[in-house]
Amino acid sequence: MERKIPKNFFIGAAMSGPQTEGAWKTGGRLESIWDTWSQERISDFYNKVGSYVGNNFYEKYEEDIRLMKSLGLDSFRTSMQWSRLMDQNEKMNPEGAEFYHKVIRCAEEEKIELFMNLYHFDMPTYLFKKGGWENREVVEAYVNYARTAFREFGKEIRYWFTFNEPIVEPDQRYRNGFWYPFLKDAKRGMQVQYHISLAHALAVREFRKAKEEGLMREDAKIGLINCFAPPYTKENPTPEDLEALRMEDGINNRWWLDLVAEGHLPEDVLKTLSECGLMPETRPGDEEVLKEGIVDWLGFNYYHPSRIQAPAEKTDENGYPKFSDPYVWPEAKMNVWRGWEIYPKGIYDFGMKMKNEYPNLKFFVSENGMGVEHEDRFRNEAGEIQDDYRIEFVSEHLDWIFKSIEDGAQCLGYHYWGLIDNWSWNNAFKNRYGMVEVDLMGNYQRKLKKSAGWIKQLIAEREKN
Ligand code: BGP
Repeated sequence: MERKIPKNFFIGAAMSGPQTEGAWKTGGRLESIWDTWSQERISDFYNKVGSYVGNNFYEKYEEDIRLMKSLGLDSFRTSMQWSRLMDQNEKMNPEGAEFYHKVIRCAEEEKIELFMNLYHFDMPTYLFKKGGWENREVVEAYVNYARTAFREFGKEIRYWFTFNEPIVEPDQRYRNGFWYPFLKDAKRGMQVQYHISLAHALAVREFRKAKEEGLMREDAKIGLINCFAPPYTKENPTPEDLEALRMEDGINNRWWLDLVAEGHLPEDVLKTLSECGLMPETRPGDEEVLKEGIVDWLGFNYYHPSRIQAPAEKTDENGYPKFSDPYVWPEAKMNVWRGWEIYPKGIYDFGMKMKNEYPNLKFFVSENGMGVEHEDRFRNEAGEIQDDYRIEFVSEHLDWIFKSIEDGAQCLGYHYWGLIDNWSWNNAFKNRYGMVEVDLMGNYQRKLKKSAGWIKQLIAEREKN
């Protein structure tokens, strides 16, 4: 194999608590927003498979972690579920804590570095009913949860993350109406985005405090993970297209990058939001809080670029300003099952953006993967799924990552998303991401796909270099 993996570049897997654990009513776990949606409107979920399923990680974590080890992976990111670690009185639930201690112990025994994220779109329902991220009391409840986690597991976990993709809930739940509670309200979406930013900064403050008090590992690091889809517009853009690009990049990318690299939100974006009535409500002292949002490193989830152009209409159906419309690039190569463009060079472009605009912040590719429907079609006679498309997808992305490193990007590693088929929100098990198959009709049995053997070989060859 010609591909040369840089020295010390880590390769691992990413998944999340709510998409894998299952056992939704076990050990005093609280109801989460996904359980509530599943119970109220199960038909919204592909094949009516709701949040309660996961991939049975709760029972199979030892098998799964050993499996990762057997493939040669060195690290694994998952998330704690707020609804499992905490009770309704905002105290720690000992049974929930014991589960995560067991997972951590197992990863340590197998020498898999565990990356622990605190929030992956999964708010406990009783807090959602209090107004969710629109309510500052909920921000405080999250900070209390983060504080509890840092203090309980501080000596056991090295790599912590406050949020996965903090842009997704404001978009999916509040602006685009795709996720429960299906709102299309740009103003409320901005408020949610702002409060999540404060929650992030306050959690970083708690992390630093716990560290100063000697409650964390000395080498502990805190980070944030987001899907920084690099934005592109038409080849010969009008000034309006470029303006659309500024706001798209401003709200989705620079908002979080400025926060975690410099401790503030982008001035030009706030100015535009004020001018058009979308400025979130702030309080005195918030600016000081945001200053504490600076992290030690960053996770970059990458699936597809964002292609946009000037909006045809200036306002949406609710009278709120529209900043952009999607642009369909005629040359786009699509993952037709997920409806996402495959554009591996985007990963390189992000690396160059980081090098040029945020040179002090190191990052890693924290998610990248390919979800495909009806993979049964690709089974060979021996029953193994021949997922060559996935091998090609990962190879191309890795090649662009390695090129970005050669050209000066500080990218430290790569995590494949959904190594073991897992539950994908309302798409449930429609698009499978795994290099390892999960048999939903056969007791969640795990079975390697062709790509699992491929990545094992890739890593083994790195060891030889
Ligand atoms: C990311 C999320 C993951 C995961 C992945 C694949 O945005 O962090 O939770 O689900 O996307 O997307 P999907 O499951 O929607 O196909």
